[in-house]
Amino acid sequence: MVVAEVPKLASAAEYFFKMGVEGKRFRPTVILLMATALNVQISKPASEGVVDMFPTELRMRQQSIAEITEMIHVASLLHDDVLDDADTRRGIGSLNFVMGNKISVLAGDFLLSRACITLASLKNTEVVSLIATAVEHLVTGETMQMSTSAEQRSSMDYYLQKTYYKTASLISNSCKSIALLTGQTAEVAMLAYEYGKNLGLAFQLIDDVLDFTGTSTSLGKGSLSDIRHGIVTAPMLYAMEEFPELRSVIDKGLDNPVNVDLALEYLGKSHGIQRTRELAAKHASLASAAIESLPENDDEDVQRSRRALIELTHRVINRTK
Ligand code: GRG
Repeated sequence: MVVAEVPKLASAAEYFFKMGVEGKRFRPTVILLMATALNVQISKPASEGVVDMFPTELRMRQQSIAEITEMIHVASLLHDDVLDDADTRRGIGSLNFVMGNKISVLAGDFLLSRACITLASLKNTEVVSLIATAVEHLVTGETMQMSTSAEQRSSMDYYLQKTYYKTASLISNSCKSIALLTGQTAEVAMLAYEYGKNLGLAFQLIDDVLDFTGTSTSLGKGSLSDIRHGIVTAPMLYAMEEFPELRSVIDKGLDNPVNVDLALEYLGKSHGIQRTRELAAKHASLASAAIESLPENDDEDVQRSRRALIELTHRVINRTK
């Protein structure tokens, strides 16, 4: 799916699908586990059209959602690195750094269009609409991040909305799409959505913690990169609640390392990191609860996948990279 006709575009589009730099593949892992977790029992009569097909055909359609989602994710990373003028990604030179901005933008567009072609082939307009909404949210979240007013920058609500758009929407809408493709009810589709949303929020909250606490090697990018780019995340927002004077430090400008150091000093004195971890844990447990609310199913594969999805919520909050 990522192979292009023109050699230059082909090597650019394939860049982050090569062995060793494929990333965690967190989204496709969740999506395929969700697919199995929602499989209806074969003994039950199939409902209208949707699941009335061979299991292998259904699995291929579910796999398509996993592939589409990863391609959209990688496209957004390519564009993000151009916008941020990044020089590394996944521990190697970012594509913009190695091949230039123009080809990076085009490679992102190419991946996005290939994802659209596959999406259209599934012939499910509701799923098309969900995935298109997720792409719109990626763009909206990115724009919110780059055009934040001083007021918005200190707002937890603004931060959480942006976080949903940038990180949680793609995974939640993909999980919902899987439920619909599997022929599940609207209620089950909503639980799949809730799982993805809360897992995505927990994931990003921990990412924001790791930006402060992790080492640059384990993150694959420079530590403290958010704060140095003027991006205020949950740990600092909580620190601001404890020390209102921190706001004026941030408002003075994080382009000045003196202000960054001062802000970090406040963060160190505060419970910002701890409270962010607690919020992540709350979302992780909401994600688990969504899985536990799914209709009972005694199929062994279904149960194993549900246990894995719950296990993932623990891993997300305990990860160190
Ligand atoms: C072209 C679809 C498209 C969008 C353009 C630039 C942009 C609009 C959106 C950027 C969205 C973005 C980069 C969100 C951050 C999401 C995020 C948490 C990335 C890190 O994900 P990991 O940790 O990365 O899963 P790996 O490398 O493991 O895949």
